[in-house]
Amino acid sequence: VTEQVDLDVFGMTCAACSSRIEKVLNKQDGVKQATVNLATENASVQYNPGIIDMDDLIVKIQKMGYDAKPKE
Ligand code: 9UX
Repeated sequence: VTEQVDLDVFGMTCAACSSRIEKVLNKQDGVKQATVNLATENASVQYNPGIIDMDDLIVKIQKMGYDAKPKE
């Protein structure tokens, strides 16, 4: 099972921010593919909901000093 979520990411100011978040998300168990776009402030994540959920992804981003919320 793979779910896909788009998150609004807040606080990214340079390209290193987005690649840093992308790297951390891609390291998580259960994350299949994470792409973070600085210009659109979007994080697109495909993940296995049996291993990790959207709240875990958001907490990870917040622990790095950014904020995120699900895109409606
Ligand atoms: Mo450059 Mo992005 O210091 O936090 S990595 S602004």
